[in-house]
This record gives sequence, C-alpha cells and structure tokens, in this order.
Amino acid sequence: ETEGDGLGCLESLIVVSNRQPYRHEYEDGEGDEGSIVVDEPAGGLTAGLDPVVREANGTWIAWGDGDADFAVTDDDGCVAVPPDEESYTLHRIELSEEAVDSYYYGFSNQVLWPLCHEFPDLIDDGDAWANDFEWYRTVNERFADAVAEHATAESVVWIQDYHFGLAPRLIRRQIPEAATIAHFWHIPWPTPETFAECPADEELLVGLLGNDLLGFHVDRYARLFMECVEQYLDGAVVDHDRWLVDYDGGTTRLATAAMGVDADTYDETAREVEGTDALLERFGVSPEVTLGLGVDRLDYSKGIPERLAALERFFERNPDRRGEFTFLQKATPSRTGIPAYERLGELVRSEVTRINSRFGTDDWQPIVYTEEYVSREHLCGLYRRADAMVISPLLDGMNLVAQEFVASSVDEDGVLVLSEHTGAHERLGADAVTIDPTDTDAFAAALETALEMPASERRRRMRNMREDVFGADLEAWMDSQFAAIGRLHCSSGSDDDE
Ligand code: ADQ
Repeated sequence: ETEGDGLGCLESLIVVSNRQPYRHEYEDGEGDEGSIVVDEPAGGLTAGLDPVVREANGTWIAWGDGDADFAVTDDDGCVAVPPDEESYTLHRIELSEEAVDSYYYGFSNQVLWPLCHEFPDLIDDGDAWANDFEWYRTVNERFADAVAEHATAESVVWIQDYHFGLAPRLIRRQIPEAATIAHFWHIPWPTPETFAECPADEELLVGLLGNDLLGFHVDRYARLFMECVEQYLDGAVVDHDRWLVDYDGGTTRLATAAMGVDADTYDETAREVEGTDALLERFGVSPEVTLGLGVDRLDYSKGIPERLAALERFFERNPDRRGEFTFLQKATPSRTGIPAYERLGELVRSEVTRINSRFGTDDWQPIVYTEEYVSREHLCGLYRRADAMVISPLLDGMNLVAQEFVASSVDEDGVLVLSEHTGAHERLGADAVTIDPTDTDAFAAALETALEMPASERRRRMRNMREDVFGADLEAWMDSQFAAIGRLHCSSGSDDDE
C-alpha cells in the first residue's frame, strides 16, 4: 500500500517526456560493433521521477535518439530498465532527422518557446512554421499511439512539457474514459495579447484541454491559460473561481505546483566539496576574489546580456571593486543551430570581451566566461563559494538554479540576486535581492546591495530561503502532483468536489 505518497490507487503509470531517463551508447570508438553502456539519469526531474516509475512498474515513453538506443529494444521500441534491476518499460520513439528539425527545433523551440516567454518577434513566422506544425502534430500522434498501446482503464498518463501540447486530446480519443491524463507545463503561459501570435492557437488549446489535470509552476500562468481559453476557444466554459474548464464534454482542472530541487543532495554534495581554489584557478579566477556567479543555459530568456550590462555599470560606478570582484558566468550552449541562439552566443561572447578589455588588467578580468562542462560536484562547490548568485531571466517558468544555489549554500553567507520575472521569485523574492533585469541602473545598485550586505543579514535571509527550498523540494512537488492526480483518478468518476 503506497497511500501516503499519493500513489495510492495508481496501478499503471505512463510517463511521457521528450527526454529519456536512460540512454544506451556504444563504448568509445567501438562503433556499432562495440559493447553498449548505459547512461543513468543525470539529475533534475528525470532522476527524481525514475524511482517513482520504478516503484509503479510503469512505462516511460520518450524520444530515443541513437543506434545503440534501438539496438537494445524490441521491435516496438521497448526495453526494460534500469539494466541492473529491470523495473519498468522504456518505450523509445524513433524520430527522423527531419522530424527532430521540425518538431523539436522548429515548432517546440521556435514557436512555442518564444511565444510562452513573450518574445513574439522571435516566433518563426515565415512559411516554415506550417510544416513544423505538421511534424509537431505527427510526433504528438506517434507518442499518443504509444500511450494507447500501454494504457488500460486504470492508467494514469503523466505528460511533461510543451513538446506535447496536442498529445492529451489525441490520447483521450484512444484510451478508456476511466484513465486519467495529467500534464505539467514547465514554462510560462503567455498573455492573451501574445497568444494571439500563436499560429496554431485553437488546436493547441483543444489539445491541452484533453487533460484531466493541467499543472503550472505559479498561479499567474494558470490564470493566463484560462484567459486565453476564454478569448480564443469558442464553446469552452471557464470557471475562474474553481479553476475548471469545460470543453467538448470533458473537464480540465488547473493546478499550480512550484517545482523544487533535490535539496538534500545539493546540500550533501556542497558539504563534501573540498574547496574551489583549484577550480577557480583553472578558470583564471584568483581564489581571493569576491565572487559573483551565473549558471544558465545559453538562452535568450535568461537575460544574460542584461546581466553583462549591469556588471559593466557596476564596474563604472565602483572603481574600488576592480581587481577585487570577479563574475564567473557558466553558460551551457543549448539548441545550437537556431539563429536566435547563435546570435545570442555571439553577442554574449563579444560583450564579455569588450567589457574585459575596458576594465581588465594583466592579472584580473572582471568577467570570466566559460562554456566548459562543469560536473555536479564542482557546480555545488561554486554555488557554495559564490558571494552573490545572479539570476536575471526576462521570463522563466520556475528557475531551478536559484534553488540549487540556496540548497548548496551550507555556510549561509551567499546572497541571491533574483529577477522578479521568475517563478522562483514567488518563493524566494522576500529574501532575495529583487531585480528587474531591464533596469540597468537598479540592477547595478542591487549588485552593490548584495555585496555590501552585512553577514547577519545574509544569514537571516539565507536561512529563510533554505527553509523554503528544503520544505518544498522535488519530492514534495511530485507528491503534490500525484495527490492531485489521485484525487481525480481514485474518485472513479464521481464528482466529490468540496
Ligand atoms: P531550464 O530553462 O533549463 O528549465 P532551470 O530551471 O534553471 O532552467 O534548470 C536548468 C537545469 O540545468 C538546472 O538543474 C541546472 O543545474 C542545470 N544546468 C544549467 N546550466 C548548467 C551548467 N552550466 N552546468 C551544469 N548544469 C547546468 C525549464 C524551465 C524552467 C523550469 C525547469 C523545470 O525553463 O523555468 O524551472 O524547466 O520545470
């Protein structure tokens, strides 16, 4: 009986996500003759969800992406995982290069991503989107077909993210009515004004309203979703008070659940770190400096150019900080090949060079920028060492890096500088130093505030933030999702609303 963790009446769990929990690979250099090794889930949601699917002996449907991945599956794309303790079925969907280009790089990341992050100018509005949307629909259909192969009346289907906006409706049509479909949308939902720019607005809403439950990080996104449904979908009835949408004979319940991180692991890892001097020296940072830190995917939503502008202003205003304060920016290239991402990379690198040549000296650089891989252990070490962690997205669904920093700040002396436009700000805003990343002067002043903050004040704020991050961690988030799913699923169709 697993009543306590919200999985109580759950007999068959089917998870759908773009990224797979396990990857099979040929060992280095051995090509497809070589032996096959398995990559375990690296962290975050995939790692957190894996034990849940194991316990449920469920099914996980995801994009499989290499020859070795399919060398180990049966003809239907299924393989039992994990290899050492086969507990559940990983059903891999094989996608052609053209499908990936259009469904992933195209519609998901050049229409939905900029749309939901309020960058209407970056939405692919040429002729390409129509073809991309065809592929997006095709891929959603293939995932839906895979769900139908596994689903029974007892199934709970839990879909992750914006890659599958159409799948819920497609699944609904194919599986027994008693099965429950839930979905978590990890990115923001746009305003109705921006949503007008969505070339497939109605079909997307109809798709998402195939869900019994649709989750967002914060209330605001759920409210915006309801507003968009009301404005753009004829025939839908929105109950704004009870967060229900009736459409086409079905009801979708909206819910919010702010995602957390595996705080204990970050805490433990950070405690085990034996100093960061060598790591900093490798990056060319003197271990003596006051350290500012940025850790992001290289994505235009993360506000990296705005951060660099604020740093430049900060060094203009604070000549005494030159030589004494260094900002280390760790960026991970992402979605490379998409023009907006290529342009961003070029801009960031050239701005760093320009600012460094303006203020830098022979033995000191104001900004150290690296795209190098940093292990989780080293990342925790940097979080722990940072005097100020700077998170400046223009819009971010949640932002887990903010919470990882807090969980790793075991000495309780770092300061979080946090954009008000992140989901994380709803949780940590009271104890972070709040910024509007587009206000360069105020942003620079916030950096001053952070670096001048007395130790007692830093500790007080960090303790509050740690209470939040440990109290609402990744496991709590999953429990809350499963509890909400359970309330719908276990009531077996009877409407037991309060
Ligand atoms: P992301 O946009 O990817 O996630 P974020 O929430 O910060 O943003 O998660 C990034 C993850 O990648 C973190 O776990 C972080 O540690 C890791 N990471 C980032 N840069 C790294 C680096 N240089 N080296 C190693 N690891 C790095 C999307 C949404 C967010 C939402 C999450 C989860 O955009 O708003 O919080 O999903 O729902």
